[in-house]
Amino acid sequence: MKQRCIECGKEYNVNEVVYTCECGGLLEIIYDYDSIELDRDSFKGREFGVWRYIELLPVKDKDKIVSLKEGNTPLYRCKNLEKELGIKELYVKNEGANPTGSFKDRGMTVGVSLANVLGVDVVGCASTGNTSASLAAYSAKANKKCIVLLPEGKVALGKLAQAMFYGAMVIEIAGNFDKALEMVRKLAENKYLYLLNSVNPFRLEGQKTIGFEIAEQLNWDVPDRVVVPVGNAGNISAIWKGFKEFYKIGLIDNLPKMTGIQAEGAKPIVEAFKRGDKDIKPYDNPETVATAIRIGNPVNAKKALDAIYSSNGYAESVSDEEILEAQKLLARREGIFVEPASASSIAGLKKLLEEGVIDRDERVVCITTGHGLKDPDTAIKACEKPIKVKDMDELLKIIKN
Ligand code: AN7
Repeated sequence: MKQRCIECGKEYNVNEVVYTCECGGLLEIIYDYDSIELDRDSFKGREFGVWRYIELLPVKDKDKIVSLKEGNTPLYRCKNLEKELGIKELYVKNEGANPTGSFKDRGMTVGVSLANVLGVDVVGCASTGNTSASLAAYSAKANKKCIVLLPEGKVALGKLAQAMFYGAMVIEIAGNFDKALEMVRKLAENKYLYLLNSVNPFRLEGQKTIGFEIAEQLNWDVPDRVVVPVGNAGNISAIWKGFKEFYKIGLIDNLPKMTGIQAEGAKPIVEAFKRGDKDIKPYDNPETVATAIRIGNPVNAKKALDAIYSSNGYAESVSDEEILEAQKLLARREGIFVEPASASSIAGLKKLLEEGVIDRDERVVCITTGHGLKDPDTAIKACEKPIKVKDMDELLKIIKN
């Protein structure tokens, strides 16, 4: 097991705290795949969740593992939406069902466990909200100090409540997420804290288990396409890595087309894809109602674009209006309440079906990344006001109408 630079190939031991290569490239975790003996039966009888796949995770010492029983999220067949959108087979993998309500828990169980292995006492991150909520919870369980940097006024209420309530030191930055990340990276460089944003390749090791679970939940018959909301671009890269590893080991026979969806006001990866570029042009002032993906300079852009290009996937953007409409659609047709950023996968699917990029007889999995209760303000604004009633007479008048 090693950390390896995706640009120059330089390798680092897993106990070296480096985050990125000396050449500036992103690191990824590689295993000695030839020595991993796993077949489909190996998983029988194992507990469900992230650590079910321990052979393909970077922490082996069970005493160091910090878990809140993350992962093992439901994969819903969505027949009502199949009809509504006109597609043969649609599933939603609902990551809002994780302990703190987002997919970040998968990354944090691994990241904070690794912090234990390294003997680190202070952890930190910049966040649009979910990363901070998750890190705050896992560091509480691990008895570590937690510092989170948030873009002032732009974090959904539920996420802010979580970070504060789990006992993190919550710092609001005058500026957006990209600025907060720049600042916390400086703190990490100067060893004030162990950084647990997704520039840390160990985070992605946890998140790749989304891919593992989809493969298992579909009885090893991988879908044609996986549609993922994209912000800092870690998750789409991680899920792709998961599928590639299962493929390499021989557990699955196909790979899905990775399809990334960004918000109209924060779409540097979509623009790079449409130019056919491997590099992005960052946004200085990203803006979207989906505050989770209000990110202008995604750290993992290189990995994400590689996932999209090499899987023959696609990247598309959706407007705030399309996001909010999809959020309602998913709640009202399937009973699944997700936050706006999550609904971008559904909005993207709808758009790409209309554009003819996605075929109507594909088997598609949309990832919904965070719970609807994370952002109650946006949800309430998107609905009609409750009906107010003074007495029984008034109530009956309304019901009979
Ligand atoms: C619900 O919490 O970046 O492309 O700081 O919360 O892996 O960044 C959140 C990201 C999608 C994008 N959906 O995932 C943070 C943060 C939800 C999210 C994303 C986020 P990446």
